[in-house]
Amino acid sequence: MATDAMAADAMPRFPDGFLWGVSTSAHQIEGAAGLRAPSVWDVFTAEPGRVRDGSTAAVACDHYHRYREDVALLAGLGVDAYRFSVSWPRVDSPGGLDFYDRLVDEVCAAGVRPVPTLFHWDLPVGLDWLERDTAARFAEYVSVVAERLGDRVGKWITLNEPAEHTLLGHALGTHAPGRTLLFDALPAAHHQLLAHGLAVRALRAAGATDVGIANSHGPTWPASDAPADREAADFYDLLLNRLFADPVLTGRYPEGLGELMPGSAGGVEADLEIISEPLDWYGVNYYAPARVGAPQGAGIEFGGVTLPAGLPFSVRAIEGRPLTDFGWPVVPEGLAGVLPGFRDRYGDRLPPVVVTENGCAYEGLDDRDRIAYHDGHVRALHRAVEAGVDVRGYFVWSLLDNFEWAEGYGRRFGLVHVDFTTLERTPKASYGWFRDLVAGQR
Ligand code: IFM
Repeated sequence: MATDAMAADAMPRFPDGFLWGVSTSAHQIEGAAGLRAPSVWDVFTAEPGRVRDGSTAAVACDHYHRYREDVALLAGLGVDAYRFSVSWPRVDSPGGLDFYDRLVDEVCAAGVRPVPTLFHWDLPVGLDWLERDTAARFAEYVSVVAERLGDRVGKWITLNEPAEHTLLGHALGTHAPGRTLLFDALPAAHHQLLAHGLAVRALRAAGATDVGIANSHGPTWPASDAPADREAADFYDLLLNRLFADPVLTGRYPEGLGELMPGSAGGVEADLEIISEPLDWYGVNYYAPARVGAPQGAGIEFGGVTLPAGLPFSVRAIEGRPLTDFGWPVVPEGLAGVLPGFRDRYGDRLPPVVVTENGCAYEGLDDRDRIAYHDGHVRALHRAVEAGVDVRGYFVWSLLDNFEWAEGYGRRFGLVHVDFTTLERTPKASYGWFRDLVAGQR
């Protein structure tokens, strides 16, 4: 799919101060599982049949021991910022926070800004998002991390993609902790949102002035103009694009959903006040749009997930687009489309946007398809900037090939290839392309 014409067109310039970065997450790269308390993902991956290739993240990229080599790769890329996540179970373990101390020092010494995410799905065993108390425990952990790293970290992310963690982990059961609660999973959504709000307060108390969240978003396309398809698509859109954004940005749940949430003694309204603590920026993870229609029964494959019966929508294939190895359609204009929609919906309540993840799974070192994917998305992002959306950064998912959750090691999102037998790192063609793009923007 990569073309010479694409390579020949100069990348337009982004505004001064635009942040170019790459992302990873702790469970997907760190390994060294024996040096931390277990997370729900360790329990889940130990159960036969949960992960496509039967693997676990016990070693992953062994980033815990090889972080210096990985930071050198970051330095070689010339990026402004590195988004990684802090593992709550590691912080709960003796010496665990020392690792992040060393990592942050190394990242800063490389001239790169560290951007930690405080929760990227690896909940300590014994905690449960169905329990309200987990939100308070999260805020305590955040305070500990902020106190230790806050002298060198400016930019913080509270949660990564609570929508996926709720949907896949609690409603459909294809991710840890493997629950199949369908709509009874909503309390897990509310408690993560509450945890986000409490974390913002904890970070502010520690002096942080640059705080955001990373939510996943993408356009929802109705399968047809038929009212049943439109209605189903609207509902899906509500779950993906509004359930987690509306409360954070407006202090209200979309109509009809607030009543389903578990409140405290003060009611859901009191929680919403916490959840809508003002943010300095809003993170958008974008991969692909979804084409959605009326329910069609069970057995529909969607992004590696088989959707059960009983959902009020079905996800359909998007025809006529190239597909990544994950089967996700490549639709760069989806990114340019979703951002102005956001600005229209939230107006002044929308802080500056940062694209906190964008990426694709492809095999091979000469990964021209990945280059074409990112090239197309960065150009689409520039169109959104030109259309007046205040976008301040773009982070590639991911620096390294890594443990792709229920897919195991079979989906390679990295700019750097990792041989999971020898753990050798080899920069791919896309690494050179991104390095040149960043250099060209200076
Ligand atoms: O690998 C994941 C990441 O952990 C969260 N966002 C989507 C990526 C690709 O599936």
